[in-house]
Amino acid sequence: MHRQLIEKIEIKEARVTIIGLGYVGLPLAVEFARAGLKTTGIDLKADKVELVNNGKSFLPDVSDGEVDAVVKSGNLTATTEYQGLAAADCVCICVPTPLGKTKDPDISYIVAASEEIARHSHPGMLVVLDSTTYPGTTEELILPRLDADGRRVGQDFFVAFSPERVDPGNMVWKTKNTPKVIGGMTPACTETAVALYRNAVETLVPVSSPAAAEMVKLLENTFRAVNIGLVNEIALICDRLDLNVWEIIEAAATKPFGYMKFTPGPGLGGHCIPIDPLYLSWKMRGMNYEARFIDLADKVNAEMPHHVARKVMDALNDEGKALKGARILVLGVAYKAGTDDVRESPAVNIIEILRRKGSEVSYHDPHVAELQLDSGEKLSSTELSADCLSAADCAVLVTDHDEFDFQVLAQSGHLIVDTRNALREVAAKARIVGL
Ligand code: SAJ
Repeated sequence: MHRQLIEKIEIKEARVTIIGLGYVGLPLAVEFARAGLKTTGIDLKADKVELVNNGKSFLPDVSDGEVDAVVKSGNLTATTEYQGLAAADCVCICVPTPLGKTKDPDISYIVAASEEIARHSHPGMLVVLDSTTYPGTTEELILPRLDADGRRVGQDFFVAFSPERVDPGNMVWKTKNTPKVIGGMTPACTETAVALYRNAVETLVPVSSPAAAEMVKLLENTFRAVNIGLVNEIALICDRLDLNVWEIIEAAATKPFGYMKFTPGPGLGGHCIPIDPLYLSWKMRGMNYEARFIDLADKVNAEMPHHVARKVMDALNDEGKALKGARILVLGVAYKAGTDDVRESPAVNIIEILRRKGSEVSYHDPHVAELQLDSGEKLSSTELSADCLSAADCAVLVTDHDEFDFQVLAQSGHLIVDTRNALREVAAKARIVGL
């Protein structure tokens, strides 16, 4: 049966459905459609569906032109309905895998997608999970919903895991040219999934099982979270030793081998790095093993917003000012430069800590017009002017967007806590305080 499906893929007659048109699903759907495969994108959000069907993108990483071209060619359509799954030969699940309130994995989106697939599945179907999750998810959650009525995986249907490696805003490494790991339940599953993804990705990396592929992704993101946690701790150490952590890191980065540069910051944001490793530590707790590096890095990274608030308090104190009643302007609230995404952004924690101390906090972010705090209150981005900078008792540079004119900031403000070392080269009138 898998040879038939591979054949159908190779002659471009296989129909592909992508569940979840987010920063992973939309670029993948566009690549499949561009390769000539009839592709359907399913998303719960009708506004996203409408934009795609009108040839528009809602992501900075995918242009309107790219969407319009494949929609006009008839190779990409979007819908909120699951019925079309019955006609799909290949299904890729690209849904969110957030954390719940208690920092436990929330796999409800994967379960919901799997149940819809099961409702419409037919012999010969390939199902691939792309969403980042703990090792075992594909086998424990997806497989049982598909091998009902005696169907055999690897013969009657095919299942694999293939982790997404999208780096939002990265203009060099995109879906097409970033190698993609694929682990099937059986060799036939892997072979079939490779035949599918070959249409969207230049380099494919088969591994022995879905769990292996799930673990590869968690290693990649745990590697980042732990190393960011390490340099954040180095920043806390340098602060106590009265050393400039940025000087230390720049000098260490001159080592041409055996070292990889990470930089400290205001905290760890985004929908991946702060979250994915906790999927692994959660899984291991269930097996009575404590994934110590993950939990320690999480604690250190979560400490950074408090460290930033302390730097603001100390800087104001040096001028005989209290946090209480201080007017504070936060510059940049997205979780990293160049994005409008505020998920897990440390800026929210910093704003809430300063407000709890009685400060009047406003923010400016060219990418984020409105920011909802954990309390539900919404703040709007204020306009950035020399007056509003000079009116602030302290400015806090949290996200170093390229749109900021750092020279103007350093000339107009009089006290700036710079959490990104973005003002290192400008002639400053303002007093600049580092991490
Ligand atoms: N950060 C630091 N110091 C660093 C690097 C990052 O404080 O040295 C912070 C950032 O400010 C941000 C957070 O960590 O708040 C995450 O940054 P990130 O650069 O890892 O960016 P993400 O989460 O958008 O994308 C990452 C991908 N990034 C890179 O590989 C550079 C990649 O790890 C994954 O493909 C992606 O998450 C994912 O979806 O898993």
